[in-house]
Amino acid sequence: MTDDNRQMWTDLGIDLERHDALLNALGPIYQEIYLSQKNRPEGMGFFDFVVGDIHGIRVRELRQHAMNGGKVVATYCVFVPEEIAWAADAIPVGLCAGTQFSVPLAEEILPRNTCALIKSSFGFKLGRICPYVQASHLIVGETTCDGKKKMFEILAQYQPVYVMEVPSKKTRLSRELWAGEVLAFKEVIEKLTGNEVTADKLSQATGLVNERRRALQRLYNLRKASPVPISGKDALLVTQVAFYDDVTRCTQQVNTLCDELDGRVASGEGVFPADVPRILISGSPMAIPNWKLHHILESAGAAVVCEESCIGTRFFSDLVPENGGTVEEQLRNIADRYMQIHCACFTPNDERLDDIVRLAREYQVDGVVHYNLQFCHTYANEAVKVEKTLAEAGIPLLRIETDYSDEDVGQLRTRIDAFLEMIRR
Ligand code: BJ8
Repeated sequence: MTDDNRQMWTDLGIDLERHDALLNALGPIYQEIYLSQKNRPEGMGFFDFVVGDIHGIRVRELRQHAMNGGKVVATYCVFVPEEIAWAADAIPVGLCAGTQFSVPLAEEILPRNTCALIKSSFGFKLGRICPYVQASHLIVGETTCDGKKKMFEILAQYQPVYVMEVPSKKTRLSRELWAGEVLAFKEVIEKLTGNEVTADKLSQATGLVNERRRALQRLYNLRKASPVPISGKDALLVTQVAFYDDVTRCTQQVNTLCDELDGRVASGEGVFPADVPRILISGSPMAIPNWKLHHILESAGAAVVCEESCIGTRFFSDLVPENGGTVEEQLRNIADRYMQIHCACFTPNDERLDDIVRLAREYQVDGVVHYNLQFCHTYANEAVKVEKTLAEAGIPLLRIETDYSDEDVGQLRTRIDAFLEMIRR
């Protein structure tokens, strides 16, 4: 922790006492969960470095960008089209909201029976703990779930917030509404930055974001190998970092990691023996530093090989067509691509059920763990259909509902041990 960082955090209005407590807690957790793993790929060194200075270097880059007249746009959901922000020379950052640390603060204002992701996000702002929030000029929310959309109203009392309306259905009319929202977002970003989103800039930005998507697709494809060349925890971390690191640098680092994993796959080298149970996790997103479920599963002798999640396949599976065209044509392509994110906020959302079965087969999993953040009603209700679909497909399922606290870890371990025992080959 350098004096330079402390000065920067002070300038950003960070509550240093709380912030010190957060970082002091994060170090030992990271040591226990990540650095204690055996036979990690060398390419994870970059991601360890990024987490080791999680509120330093990247925040400094954002500050430098702001000092040069640029804008920083913070987001909470994969529905916000980052291409548009990049095209206007703004930097988008996905805010992390994966720690229990900020939850009690949020509970002073928000109802306790709100999901941990919402409480964690709000607590970060309320407690002035997160330099990414403090460094952002605009927070872009969405209407994906009731808890979030009402929280954004309260958040707007503390920082500028703009909310995109994500439709609840996938009909033609809903798609028109969303296309209009994407156009309106472009106008908001142009006004914020003072920069016009031109066809060239948009096409360039689309290419950059697609490159990162391709790199993450490559990483996930490598996880199909048996033995698996990288732990689920490490793959999760890579995806989490991709939300806030520079898009070009992150793409390069993911590809470097994949080059190494190619070698491992070719020589049959894995991080776990080939016969460990392979698990697909499906459900609510896991924002950094939410590593709880992966850690329990992999400590119990399983390998997490895929996440059907917004910190997973929903983040990068579909590309935006790169066939250029006018700004309007490109925005339409962007809108169409984002409507392929099968979030449980949609009704019906049967495409997600198809995805889970397809991924379970492609990654040759022995079982699916459905991960539900407590008080997330969309995913909890959709789990009923997930259960039926997987039963019909003959794929074992374990449903987990949890939050960010450690209180239920013992109980989760017992249930996970029993599930792994049942599916072990
Ligand atoms: S596209 S999954 S990132 S909304 S867990 S806050 S839904 S109560 S996070 Fe999400 Fe976008 Fe959908 Fe993905 Fe609400 Fe549920 Fe909490 Fe959630």
